[in-house]
Parts: sequence; structure tokens; C-alpha cells
Amino acid sequence: MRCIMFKHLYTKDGKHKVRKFPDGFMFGTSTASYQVEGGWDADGKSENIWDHLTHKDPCAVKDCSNGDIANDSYNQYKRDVEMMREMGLDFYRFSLSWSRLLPTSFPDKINGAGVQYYNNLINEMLKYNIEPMVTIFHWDLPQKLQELGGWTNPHIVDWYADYARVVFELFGDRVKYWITMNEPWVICYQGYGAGVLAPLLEISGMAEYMCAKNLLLAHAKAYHIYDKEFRSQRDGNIFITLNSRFYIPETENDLQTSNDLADFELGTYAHPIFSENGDFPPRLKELVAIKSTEQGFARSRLPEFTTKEIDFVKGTSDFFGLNHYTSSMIYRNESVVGYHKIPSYYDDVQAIIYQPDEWKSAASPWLRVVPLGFYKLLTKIRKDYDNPTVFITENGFSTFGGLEDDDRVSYLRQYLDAMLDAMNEGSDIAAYTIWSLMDNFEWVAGYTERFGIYEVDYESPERTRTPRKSAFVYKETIRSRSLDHHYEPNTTVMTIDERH
Ligand code: PNW
Repeated sequence: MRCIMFKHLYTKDGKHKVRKFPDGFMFGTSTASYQVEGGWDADGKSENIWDHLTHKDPCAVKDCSNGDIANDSYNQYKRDVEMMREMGLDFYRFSLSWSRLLPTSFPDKINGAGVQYYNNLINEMLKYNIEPMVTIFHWDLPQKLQELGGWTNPHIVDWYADYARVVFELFGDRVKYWITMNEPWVICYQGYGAGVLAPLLEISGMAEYMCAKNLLLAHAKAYHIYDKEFRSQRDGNIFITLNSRFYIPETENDLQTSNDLADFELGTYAHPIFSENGDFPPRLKELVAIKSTEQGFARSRLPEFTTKEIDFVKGTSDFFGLNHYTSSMIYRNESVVGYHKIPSYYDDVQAIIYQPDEWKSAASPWLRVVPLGFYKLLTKIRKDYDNPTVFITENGFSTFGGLEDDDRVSYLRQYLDAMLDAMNEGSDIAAYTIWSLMDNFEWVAGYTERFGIYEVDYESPERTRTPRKSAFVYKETIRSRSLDHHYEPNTTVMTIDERH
């Protein structure tokens, strides 16, 4: 390995002392509709792109499974809330299924049974003082809209905004935290560029850029609707969740490469919203334009925003939602001819990323333990975007199952430590969320990779949930509002404490 930039992956501070979280800091866990709900065609729900993919081509998913039943949260929601109470969560982040609420994709018909389900869940949480944090869109696009081009069709700006308005009307009296989109980079690159997630399109260097522009405008439109028409109802908040790794440069010469890929990944979505000038990052525009000209395209493959659109998108997020799991090494690839397809996203940015075998791996092959990267990323966000208030909306570790998840406990402690390091240096971080409350359908990995701090038994009809060691450790973190590397829980019984 030619890694000379950082000698260690771990933060040095805090390993042996108990570290306190600031007053008001919020702890939660997260899931997403398709990954847990099941009830794929229950009570009037229509087909979304994951129903479609898994039914048409079952073994596109590793274990040829699907989310038809998943965790059966559609019926087991009371147990889900009971788990939140067991751990004493401040909030729970879940997502709404567009095709459950609007079976035609449009607001001409609202599915009462779908509304009832989310009302039940929200009301059950509020009964016990658990704040709902609601993601409006976490990847399960109605199949009909996909057939119309999905996120590459500019009309989706209105389709999404109409859907958002409906959910603000339905649930805005009780929901204080709204997330417009989960991980635009994953939606656009992995879904339309790399062909690894539904709709499995592989049109890189083109489709992910079209998707990016439409998605940003759709997000902004929903933000403005909420801001003007609904915010006052509950003095609520609305923001977007972006995902990013940190890219560790192999040598000093790769510093620019690392910054370039950050512009292509996080920057594509963060710069238009969180920077002073708005618009796509200048380096992204420059690099795609140069390549497009060289390749004989009539214009840049990256669409442009008009001045009006730039202003429309700028400043449209109350917080900076961040999902972070891992980091990679990076180097420049100018000399590696034929490594990436032309045109393509990675050819445009001219970067190659990899993770050294020495880095400890989770069950997911892409997930290795690099807490220093979390600290570096949080520091970069503080500096690049004028210290926004950050909500960590996902962070977590996968295993192959089992209740004694010491590797997860160790990962979570190291990542919380890295987060506290960044906070000590001034990063404004207000919330932390573990992915996930429980095992769930892990997209194309099916049920083979387990992210839950509760284990789910997929053999039992009620999908029995059992706390892992990490759930007990998280409970104590929340109770004591502190990080103690040496706390050993008694994992025999999980109880519900006073507060809930
Ligand atoms: C998240 N990366 O995506 C998703 O929001 C969840 O639905 C999913 O289950 C979870 O990760 C675990 O895979 C990721 O670049 C996006 O390293 C990007 C990365 C990792 C996870």
C-alpha cells in the first residue's frame, strides 16, 4: 500500500476517558420503507421500482429475496415503537412509501389504508415522546414514474413536489423533522449510472447528471412549499440527507484528486444548496465540459442551471443531513487507459478509489472501518460550507448475524469518538442516527448483510426482533449522554425505563 498521507486510521483522543455529549444532542435510529415494511401490495399499494425489479428478476438480489414481507413493519409497528422505547431513543427516522400513499403516483387518489398506517406509526411514537423524523423519498420510486424516465424526466420536479405537498398536509401537524431525499448521489449514480441499484440503468457520464439536476430542483420545490405553506404549523424543519465517504489521498499529489471527487460526489448536491454562490461546483462543471468537448459532444454532458434555478436551490436546507459509513484511498488515473468506460463519471473525474485489504471489513464488502475518515469529512464540511448544523442521519456496520456483535460495538464507539473530536474543534453536530434499528432488506445484498442493532428472525411469521449487544450499549450511551469505551452491558433482559 502506498498510503503515506495518514499513518493511522484512528483518532488518538478519548480512548480511555468517558466523553460527554452536549446538552440537547439527539440520538436515534433509522430504517426505510421498502427495507422494512413489507405489505408490498397490501390495501391498495401499487408497484414501485424495487417491487418491479425483485419480481421480474429475483436473482438480481444476492439471495434472490425481496421486500414483499421484509420485517412486516406494516403490521408490526407497535413492536418497532416498543424497541425505540426500550432504548430510550429521542427520535426515529423512517421513510414514506410513495406508491403506498399515492397508488397512481399522483395526488388524484390518496390511499386511506396507507395514510392510516403512517398515522398509526407516528401517533404510537408521539405517545411515548419519540420524535418522528420522516424521509419523504428513500429510493422506492413508483414504477409508473420510472417508465416515464424517473429522475431523468424534468416533469419529476412537479410529480415529487405534488407528493411532498400531500404528505405535509397529511402529517405536517405532527412531524417536526422532514428529510426530502435520501442520498441523491446513490439514487443518481448507482441507479442511473452504475447499474447497481434499481432501476439498474448503466448510462454513466450522462444519466446521473440529468438525474442530479432534476432531483435538486424537486428537493428545492418541496422545501419552498413547506417553508411557505406548512412550516408555521409546527415550527418544523426540512432538510436533505447527502452521503459521502472521505477520500484519503495516496500521496500529496493526490490532494487535488481527493478534492475533485468530493466535488463530484458530495459537492454535486451540497454546493448548489449549501455554498454561498450555489450552482454545481466549478470543478465539476469544468472537468465534465472539457471531456465532453474532447469527446465530440455538442454540449457538456452536465446540464446547466439557469440563474433563476441557482437562486431557487440555494439555501434550501435547514440542516446538513449526512450519511457516512466508510472511506477510501484515492489516486489520479490519467495514465490508466481503459480502466473506466468513456464517457463515464469516473472517467470525468479521473480518479480511482480502493480500500486496502488491511482495513478491517464488515459483512458488506464496501464497508471498512476508518473512523479517521469520519473526523476528516466532518472537518471538511465545517470548512467548506460555513459550519452548517449537521444531522448524522445514518452511520452503521454490517455483520452476518448473531447477538454478540462486538465488531459493531467497536465500530460505533470509534465513529462516535471521531465525531466528538470534530465537535471539540467546532463542528456543529446536533444529532446522530444508527443505521439500523433492526436488520432489513439490504437492497441487492438481500438479507445477507445485517445492519440491525436488533436482530430479525426471518423464519418466524412475526419477524421476531431481539436486541443485540449493540442495542444495550446504545441504550446506555443515550441514558448517560456519554461515550464510555469500557461499558459492558448485562444483555439478559431489555426493559423500558421511566422516560418512555
Ligand atoms: C445507505 N458509501 O447507503 C442507505 O441509505 C441505506 O438504505 C442502506 O441500507 C445503508 O446505506 C447500508 O448499505 C449508502 O458510499 C450509500 O459507502 C453510500 C455508501 C454507503 C451506504
